[in-house]
Amino acid sequence: MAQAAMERPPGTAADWTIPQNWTGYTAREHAVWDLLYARQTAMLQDRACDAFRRGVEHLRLSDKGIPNFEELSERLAKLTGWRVVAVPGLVPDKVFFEHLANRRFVAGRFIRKPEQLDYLQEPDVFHDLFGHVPLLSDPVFADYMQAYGEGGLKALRRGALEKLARLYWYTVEFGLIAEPGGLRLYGAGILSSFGESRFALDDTSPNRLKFDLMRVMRTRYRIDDYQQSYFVIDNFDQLLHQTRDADFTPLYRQLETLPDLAPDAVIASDGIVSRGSQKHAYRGKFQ
Ligand code: HBI
Ligand code: FE
Repeated sequence: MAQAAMERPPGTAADWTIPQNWTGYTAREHAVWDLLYARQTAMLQDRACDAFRRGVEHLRLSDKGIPNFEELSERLAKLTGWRVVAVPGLVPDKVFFEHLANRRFVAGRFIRKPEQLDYLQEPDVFHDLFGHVPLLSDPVFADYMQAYGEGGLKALRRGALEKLARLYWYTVEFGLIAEPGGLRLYGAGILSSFGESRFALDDTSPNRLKFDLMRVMRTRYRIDDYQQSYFVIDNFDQLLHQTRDADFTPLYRQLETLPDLAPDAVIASDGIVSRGSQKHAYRGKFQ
């Protein structure tokens, strides 16, 4: 993904971090967190994967205001060595990957306004903390995220980031996992979204396909609506080993010879968990 050059805002450190300034949050801002936390926790009963629920508990995320990054990092570091650092917003790809490769998760410190509970352009502190951080307390997922950061730095040097970014999108942001009790959510983009946390599991519209590294890296994605396909892993060991232990050099070379796939494509080699009607994507069209 060719990212436009970004200017480092005044007041940010060389690695783009800023102080969270936790004491600067207003009561109204803490109340937005509490509302989102309560609403999402209720929605995720029987929807979030096991590791996410354990993470929320071990990290003591709660409806008692926006967490303090320092306190949260102390608890998280004891579990997996990860820390959470504040950034002003989106940071350049290279900066993002360098943080991940060093077990630092960058989080926005701002929180959405009460009138934008369901739609956001840039990730805020609720998406970044509630969506991403619980799974960083899982040792295998924690290793996967570090490996992704290391892989991102290599992909940048090879001009292959567009392909690798799809892996992040369809796993870290929008992944599903098959647990003994049924399909569960582990992607942060879903876990932090009231609408998509129902849609991704319960709706008949999207495809749900078995995760396959090459398949995922060929597949374009939607940034403007719910996903048209979700990819299902069996467990985090599978995800870690299919990616960290792979040599991406021949894979990127092969990807250059293969056509990209549309977000709703289903191909012969797919492991189909459920085939979607795509009625959500096509609503109002062809009628
Ligand atoms: N910056 N703050 C922030 N959060 C992200 O998720 C992020 C980013 N910069 C770049 C980036 N993600 C992409 O490189 C990845 O999603 C592939
Ligand atoms: Fe995210």
